[in-house]
Amino acid sequence: MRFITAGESHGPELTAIIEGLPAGMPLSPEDINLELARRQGGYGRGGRMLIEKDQVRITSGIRHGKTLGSPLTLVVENKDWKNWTSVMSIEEVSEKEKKIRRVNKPRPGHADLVGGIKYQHDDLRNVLERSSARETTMRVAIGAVAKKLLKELDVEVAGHVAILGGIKAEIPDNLTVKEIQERSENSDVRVLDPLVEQDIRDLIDKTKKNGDTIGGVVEVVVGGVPIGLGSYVQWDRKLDAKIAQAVTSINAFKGVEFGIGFEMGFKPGSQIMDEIVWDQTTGYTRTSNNLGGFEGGMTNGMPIVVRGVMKPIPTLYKPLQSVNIDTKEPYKASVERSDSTAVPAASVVCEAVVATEVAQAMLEKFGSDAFEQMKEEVESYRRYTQTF
Ligand code: EPS
Repeated sequence: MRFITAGESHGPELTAIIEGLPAGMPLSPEDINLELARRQGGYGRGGRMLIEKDQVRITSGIRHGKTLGSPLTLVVENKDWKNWTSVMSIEEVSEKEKKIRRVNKPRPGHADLVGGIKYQHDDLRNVLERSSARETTMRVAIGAVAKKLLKELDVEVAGHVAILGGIKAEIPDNLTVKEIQERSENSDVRVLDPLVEQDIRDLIDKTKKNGDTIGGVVEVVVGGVPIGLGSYVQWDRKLDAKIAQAVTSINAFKGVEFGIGFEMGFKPGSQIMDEIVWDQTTGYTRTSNNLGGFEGGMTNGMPIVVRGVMKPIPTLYKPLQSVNIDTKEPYKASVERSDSTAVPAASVVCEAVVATEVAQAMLEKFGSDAFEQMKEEVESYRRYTQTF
């Protein structure tokens, strides 16, 4: 399965094309719309989310509620486009009109300056429009399709916020993937620890008042993963590496870890490796999951546990020092509408990109032409791994 996204933040619409899905997989626009709505929520979101109500239009690849095996095209309209028709016009406009909302003061931390230099853009809006996190709408739409495929194959995905603006949420031990999903869904900051919810909301309010932004850490857990997705035989076939790329490809994400992650630098091997046990009903399992479900770039049957850190959104109402690219004079960076935090939304995006990678790995390992055949192969492989 491969995919591509397109669309500018204030252009007419966002598009994604997914190719390589099996035929006969049940899918409805509602499966995707539910995920799109989850991404739009979360305490601390900005004004744009009041304008948009993201809804998908499927224009190819599906008939009578089932995939055809042909490319699936997903389209989401930008409702804000009507306010930007001249600024974002496809056709040539006058020099005077070109100056409207032109960006010449790059925002530190954003793609503005480097993108402008690289592509020789005189108006940094040409960079901003595509580098905006609005693009994550389509990553979530693609992830919704991936999640649907995984669900049908008994693989579940859940995400939550572990740290927001320095406030750490407790993660209770031994929660099932379903319980993690339910708890984070009931929290407007997507934490599993109700005790810190109000502190986080207060911090978001204070941050907003100060014209500032805050980042955080999100965690995604994938349960029911068959043993042996990915491979140790070549560097670019390691599934943890693919997931790491996917996570750090989310706007503003700067780091990723699996299992206990960077804590491994502080412990001896005897306290880290996940010991192997076997029994008739569950087959091979582990007494712990410090490695986050991966050994040698392959899934080991334990839940995948992956965390990503998101820097605070660099679009600040309190602008930072920058330089005017026309005059080279020091200037305060341009102010664009922003969110004080998008970490709760980013946990939904992170679920989506992880689900996409796991779905791709499933499609690589098991036949991917006809969905019913694929289901049978997965079931038979699960029986095989149990008694190996
Ligand atoms: C976003 C859409 C954007 C921002 C935000 C995320 O819309 P607009 O720029 O019109 O306000 O709300 O993105 C950023 C703040 C950013 O710096 O990229 C979305 O759909 O999630």
